[in-house]
Amino acid sequence: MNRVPVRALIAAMALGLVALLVAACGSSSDDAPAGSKQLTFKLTDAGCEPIKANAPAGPIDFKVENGGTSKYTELEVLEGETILGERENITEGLSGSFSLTLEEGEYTVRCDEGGGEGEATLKVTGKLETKKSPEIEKAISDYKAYLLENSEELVQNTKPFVAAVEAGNIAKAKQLYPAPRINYERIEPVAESFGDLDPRIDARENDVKPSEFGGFHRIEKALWEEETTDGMKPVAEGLLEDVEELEELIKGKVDIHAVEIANGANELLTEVSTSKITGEEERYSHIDLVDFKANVEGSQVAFEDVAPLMEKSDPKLVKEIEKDFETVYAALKPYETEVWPGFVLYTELTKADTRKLAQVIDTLAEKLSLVPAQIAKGETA
Ligand SMILES: [Cu+2]
Repeated sequence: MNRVPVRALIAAMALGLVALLVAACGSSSDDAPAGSKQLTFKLTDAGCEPIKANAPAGPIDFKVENGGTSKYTELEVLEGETILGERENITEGLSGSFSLTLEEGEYTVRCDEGGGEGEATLKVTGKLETKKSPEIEKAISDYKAYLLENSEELVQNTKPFVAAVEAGNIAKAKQLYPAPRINYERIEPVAESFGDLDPRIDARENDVKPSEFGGFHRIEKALWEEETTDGMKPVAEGLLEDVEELEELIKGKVDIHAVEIANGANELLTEVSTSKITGEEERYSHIDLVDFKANVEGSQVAFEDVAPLMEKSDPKLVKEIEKDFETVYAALKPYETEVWPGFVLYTELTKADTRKLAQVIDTLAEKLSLVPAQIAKGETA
């Protein structure tokens, strides 16, 4: 779970949306697909400028510039309430970019998380042609299988955890907590595509109103900080219902595009740098490195599934990214333990340790951010 409840998603299509996502966060406009439309938005005290924009259907490169405001520091493109793409932390003097491939329709451009204030609209017109090939179909079906496998395991691993919580067995519940976390963190961007399902399952205390704080981290707090399961029965029941709903949604209607898979690979690395390297995600149990590895694994699978699509266009980049994933695992190695859940606690890491981990993630993320644009190029006729 990240600060923003609904983030850029792998499975916008799951909601019946027709936008192809291509996030090339942090990349320059040179990395955008050839012939993509450039749109620049400026953040000011009044909101996003311009407040009306138009673009033809197809790849669009969004540039975000901070025009000297501390009020707004991010830009999101939404269809309905679903965030298709975003760039965060654009503080004064900074700029950034991301790419999306959009179909005909009306989109909202928002620089305020709460919405309402300082919104702009983006009108996309014309017809978007996408290609389908056996290679693209294979990438999609491989990744769908991974989603399905992890959502099934998520339910299977949540059941005994929930039972231990309901039985008031704190020691056992603590022991069972990490397993479903791994499944969830591997496929989190998909859950984020289903509206408020991600905040229900994975919100942290400061993400939501106190009355809405439930899910894994509410129980984590009870187990590790409050050291009681009192009052946790309804929370545990709700959690099980929510992960079951996620499994059903994934089984039912995930219609995903290859570019969205590539986008999800990037999203998972953003998760690592924003909430694992900071120790924010598992602030009571401190099993952040467990989630860290799960995010990286999910990102790697997503990348490997789409990699064959760029084997011809950029085999060198594929090799480099594969090597960088290995470098990340090697950097995690010193913190592995023999005992479950397999990693030292976040609280045992020094500043130098987290800095080193952040570095290898950044190196990988920089190259991985070049992938979606390439996949989009191959998928857009
Ligand atoms: Cu999370």
